[in-house]
Amino acid sequence: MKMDRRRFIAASTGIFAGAAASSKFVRQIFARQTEKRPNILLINTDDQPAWWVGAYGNRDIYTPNMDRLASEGMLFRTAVTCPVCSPSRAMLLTGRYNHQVGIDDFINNDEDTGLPNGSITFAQVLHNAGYKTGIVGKWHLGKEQQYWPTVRGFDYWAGFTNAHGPKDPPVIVKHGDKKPETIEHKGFTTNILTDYAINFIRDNRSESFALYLSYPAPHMGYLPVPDEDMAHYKGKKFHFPDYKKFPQVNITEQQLHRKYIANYAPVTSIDRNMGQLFAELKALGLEENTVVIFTGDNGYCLGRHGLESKGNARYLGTNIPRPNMFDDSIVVPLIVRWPGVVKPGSVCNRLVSHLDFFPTMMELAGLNPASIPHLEGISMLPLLRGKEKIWRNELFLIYDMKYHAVAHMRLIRTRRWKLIHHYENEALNELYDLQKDPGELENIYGESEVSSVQRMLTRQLKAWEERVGATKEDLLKRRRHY
Ligand SMILES: [Ca+2]
Repeated sequence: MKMDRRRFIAASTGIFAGAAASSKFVRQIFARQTEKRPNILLINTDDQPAWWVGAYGNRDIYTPNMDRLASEGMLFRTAVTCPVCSPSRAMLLTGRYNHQVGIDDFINNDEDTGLPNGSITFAQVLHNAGYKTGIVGKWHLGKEQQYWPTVRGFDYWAGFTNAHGPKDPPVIVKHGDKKPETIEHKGFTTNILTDYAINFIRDNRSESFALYLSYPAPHMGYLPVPDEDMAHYKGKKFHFPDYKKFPQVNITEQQLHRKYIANYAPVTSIDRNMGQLFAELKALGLEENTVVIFTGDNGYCLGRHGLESKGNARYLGTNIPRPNMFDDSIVVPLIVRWPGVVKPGSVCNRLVSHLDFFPTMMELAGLNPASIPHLEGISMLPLLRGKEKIWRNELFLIYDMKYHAVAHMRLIRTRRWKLIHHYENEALNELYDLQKDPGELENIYGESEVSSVQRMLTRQLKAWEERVGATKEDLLKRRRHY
């Protein structure tokens, strides 16, 4: 270690030997060593597919700040995650497949379960490395105190065990080991959470911080929103997908129009709040040294495939379930801004996953992801620097659905192909050629002209299932109904 002059003088005169002086000194040195480590602001929205962002080509939604972020950073076209809340969040937090940490489906309010004790999270690792770690908003990885984020690596939490509606939220506030408080608020939840996020950033401006801001919107329609956000949709006409060709659908155009407003307006509300956050970073002089990562926890169909909702979708206006892993459900927005490193306005077509966030954040903090055993993701830093030479050719997902319907889906997705095994009923297996059929409207599973591709993908998927304990036999061993 290079010894600076003050330390040299202190050490040589014996002052440094005093315990009090020593700890103060270590703090000073540590602060100097860490001052260049970037802050991390990770924004995760709830049920916002990639296609609900202007920068991804949506002409109807109003998202100027998300779009600006893309023009200043890198937009990932294919960022993939498990298509429901808790499993996706488990992947994000632990860098492991959701079933590897025991999270199969979303955690219902009547369940006493959560992210198991001993699960290593990115927050834990960043905290141990000296970062101030905070989470504001939705957790959804266990409501009992033994599962709370403050025992999973976060120094600070202001939010909800699961979620809260659009207004008047009671917010749990917890600092480390201190007793939690529940603070009642009047006003819009999205605005209030932004205030907590800004306060966390202000309080930790002189430290290296990692803030996970987890908005519970636009989750399945999240009205009301402030008038200023609603104003963008007055008299608006939307480009609807061709939902009418699905005979199961039972909805009028007017009803679908209302659903679009109920989902787009809360996205616009988040967007306006993101603008406030970015302005705050700038005002505090933190813009240059803060990596902003914006993503969503799962996608949403809203008319595509005739469906409403995500991996556990139903046909519009009905209770007919359609468990699925369509891109609309698994592909989420991912935009990363890192001034001076990421080329402004760049686009990445590589396949990335929420598994990759943990190792990416470690590398951002100057840590080695290989020091954490069993991480399944890869650091995205080479992509962000525009210097990747080799990258993965395929991604895998698992979703054992128990609510609304029973399904056991296993997915392999390459840039061109997608194969899904349904262990609940193999007659439902799916194969799509995403190059010819990006909308995934034609299931070509079992067709002779794709038999060799199907065989190859099946082999890869089976090998993965065996490696991670996701085979049908593994399911039976875990006594899962199927
Ligand atoms: Ca969600």
